[in-house]
Amino acid sequence: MENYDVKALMDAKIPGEETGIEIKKGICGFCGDSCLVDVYMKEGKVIKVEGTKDLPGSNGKLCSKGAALKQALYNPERLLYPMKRVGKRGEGKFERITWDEALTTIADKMKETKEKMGAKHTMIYVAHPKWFRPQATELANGYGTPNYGTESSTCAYALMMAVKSSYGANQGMLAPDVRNCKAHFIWGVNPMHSRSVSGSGMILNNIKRGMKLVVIDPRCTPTTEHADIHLRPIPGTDGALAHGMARVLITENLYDKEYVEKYTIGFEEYKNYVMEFTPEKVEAITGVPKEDMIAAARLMGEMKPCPIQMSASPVVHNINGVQNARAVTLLLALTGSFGVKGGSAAPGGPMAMLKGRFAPNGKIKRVDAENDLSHNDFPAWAKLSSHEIQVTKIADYLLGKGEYPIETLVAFGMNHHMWPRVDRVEEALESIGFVANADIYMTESCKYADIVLPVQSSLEREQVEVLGGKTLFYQGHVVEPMGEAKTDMDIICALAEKLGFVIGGDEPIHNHEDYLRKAISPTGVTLEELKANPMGVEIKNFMPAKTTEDILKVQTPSGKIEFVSSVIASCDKEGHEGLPVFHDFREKLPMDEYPLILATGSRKPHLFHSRSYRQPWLANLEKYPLVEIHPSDAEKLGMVEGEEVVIKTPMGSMDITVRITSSNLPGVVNVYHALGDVDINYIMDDTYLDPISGFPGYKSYCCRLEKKGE
Ligand SMILES: Nc1nc2c(c(=O)[nH]1)N[C@H]1C(S)=C(S)[C@@H](COP(=O)(O)OP(=O)(O)OC[C@H]3O[C@@H](n4cnc5c(=O)[nH]c(N)nc54)[C@H](O)[C@@H]3O)O[C@H]1N2
Ligand SMILES: Nc1nc2c(c(=O)[nH]1)N[C@H]1C(S)=C(S)[C@@H](COP(=O)(O)OP(=O)(O)OC[C@H]3O[C@@H](n4cnc5c(=O)[nH]c(N)nc54)[C@H](O)[C@@H]3O)O[C@H]1N2
Ligand code: SF4
Ligand SMILES: [Mo]
Repeated sequence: MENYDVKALMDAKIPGEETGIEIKKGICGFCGDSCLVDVYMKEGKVIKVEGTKDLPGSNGKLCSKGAALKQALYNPERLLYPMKRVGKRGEGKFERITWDEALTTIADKMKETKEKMGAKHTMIYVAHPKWFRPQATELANGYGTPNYGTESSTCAYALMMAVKSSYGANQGMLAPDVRNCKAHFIWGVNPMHSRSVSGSGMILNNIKRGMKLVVIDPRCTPTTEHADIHLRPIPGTDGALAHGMARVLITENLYDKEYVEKYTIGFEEYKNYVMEFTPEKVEAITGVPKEDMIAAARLMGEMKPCPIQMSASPVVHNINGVQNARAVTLLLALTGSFGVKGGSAAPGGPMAMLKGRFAPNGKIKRVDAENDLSHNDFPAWAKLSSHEIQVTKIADYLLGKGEYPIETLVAFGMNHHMWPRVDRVEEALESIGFVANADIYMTESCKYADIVLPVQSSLEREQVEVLGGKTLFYQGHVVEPMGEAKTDMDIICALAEKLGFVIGGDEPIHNHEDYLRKAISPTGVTLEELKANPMGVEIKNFMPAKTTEDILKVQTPSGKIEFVSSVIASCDKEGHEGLPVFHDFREKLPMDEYPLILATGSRKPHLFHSRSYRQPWLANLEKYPLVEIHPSDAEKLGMVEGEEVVIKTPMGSMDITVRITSSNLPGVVNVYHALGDVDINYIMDDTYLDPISGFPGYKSYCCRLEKKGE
């Protein structure tokens, strides 16, 4: 390079001495996944982010949100200092204060609430950020309130309830053994968008080795493009579809009789029930041609064991969600696919364990749990998901319409737009005694807080991760924390201290560093070793692998896989049947007046709930809220691409722009959520909930579209 041009090198962001650009390894973490990235730095500032190929488990990939990470980090809406509210709630007027004043104010308010009313009148809430949830539970426990809730009141836990009810209390999401199966069923997941970096490669690699793929999704997506069979049920009808498949498997003797006899109970009752779901009936309910349903069932029977991959959201975002998810997951029991190689929840190799890290099956129990606010509203939740309250009725609980009122709310990353009837949640946030919220940004929810606390984002905070199952990796402060931002862990520890206790139990955690040391303690690697080895250190100690025999010692009340769930049946409220009964949501809705099915929130690669609208590179990809409709519906309604129309639900109406797409099913429209004051959640019904899980019917509500001025 004789005549190289430094400006050209700079423009191309080439690292080296001439340019002063260096690459640091980091964890993107913008969406809660932990993709590894090359962070291009100049003079202490991030100038570019790329996927890395150099660390174990990395593949050089990056999604659009990761590529825009710089705009998330240096965003004008970043919270830099603790602040107290000086205007009205919601107005957004704040004044800088010190950390000590902020934390003392919150702790004093918590103490006062406890003294005057009792600890349960304080709610502690954690949103989508999950990494510090065990310690947030300890904060609630140390203080004494059972009212500790999270965003998982609409995400994942309903699926886990379905799984636990049949497969036992120690089971979670039933990970599919994609590497070892002959055929894989992806049921209502679009990993090409929702796990675009971590999830997509795995599927494509296994298709290359000859694995068959069946995808069950109303829409056409980049995932369904790879399917050998694509079933397109009307949203919310998964239970009927699964029962139809079960009937085929049973009548054609394609199920695993030996497995069913040995490991399950309730088969006869289940069999009698699913016999009602003839192919014709299933086609009428789901819209799936019966030949296709039968073909999928036969493939499952012939290629068993088969894993089924399910999602934290779509199937359970329905008012019959738990029962539908049970219907689907019971196909695993029927085909002998649970707990075996090539099925779901298969035995694996030795596992690296990090202590005190978030695991959805968390073991920390809440104090006084039977007195939480949701106990009587959702008894099955209380039995199957006992480590937090079901908080979907947050508006009611904050408005004092629960069994007792909430006076004080201490939140981490609260986004009140994630709930149905955002207007009611806003009314509630205006009405209660005290609100604190810790976030990276001055969000719409922060504007309702009395005290806001700035937190560090992923590249600013020290982290440890297991890479590729064998290597431990430490990320230091890739960039110095912005302003006075602290980690959530440091905030929790400081609050606990002001309240007079320490979290962590036998291994106390006083600060973020204690948390890191505790996390890595089972691995046999020290923090010092990690800091000295920026490319990671091999883990020394692993948890022993589980065998099929271990997994099939099922932790249900009967000790067997339950086709008829004794726990759900024991909850004895409307909709709590022991069998996975199919109830059609359409019977509960005014479909005559609102004939289109409204599905909300199907993931888009560049959007992440309320997080991605403030990065110009992402926001410019989709500037308005869109309603996606099939060409035949557009034609019937006389609507054209880009036209602004009105969407009406029984809860209200809003303006929205039409996008016409043949990837939709006719009669079903899709709208993304969390878009500021034009959020579809303003007009979603907060009483339209699954009685078992409390999850809202986000993917199968009703609406109609009208031309403006009609
Ligand atoms: N880019 C991006 N990634 C994300 C997120 C994000 O906001 N943006 N969010 C994260 C979170 S919190 C979650 S929970 C996951 C969810 O991610 P996914 O599990 O992939 O969920 P969705 O994209 O909502 O829905 C997956 C597919 O299910 C289909 N579907 C909708 N309703 C039904 C139904 O009733 N039955 C069936 N069988 N299919 C249905 C939709 O058409 C969609 O293509 O994604 C995570 N990843
Ligand atoms: N209509 C409709 N509504 C839905 C859904 C749907 O499909 N349709 N999906 C539901 C689902 S599955 C989910 S998971 C929820 C989304 O759950 P939400 O909790 O609403 O998710 P986000 O908006 O991504 O994140 C909330 C806030 O957390 C902040 N944050 C990010 N990282 C951290 C951190 O480390 N610490 C702190 N303190 N804050 C942080 C972000 O800045 C943001 O303000 O939405 C639900 N709502
Ligand atoms: S999926 Fe995208 S946003 Fe999420 S951690 Fe990976 S690169 Fe970042
Ligand atoms: Mo979610």
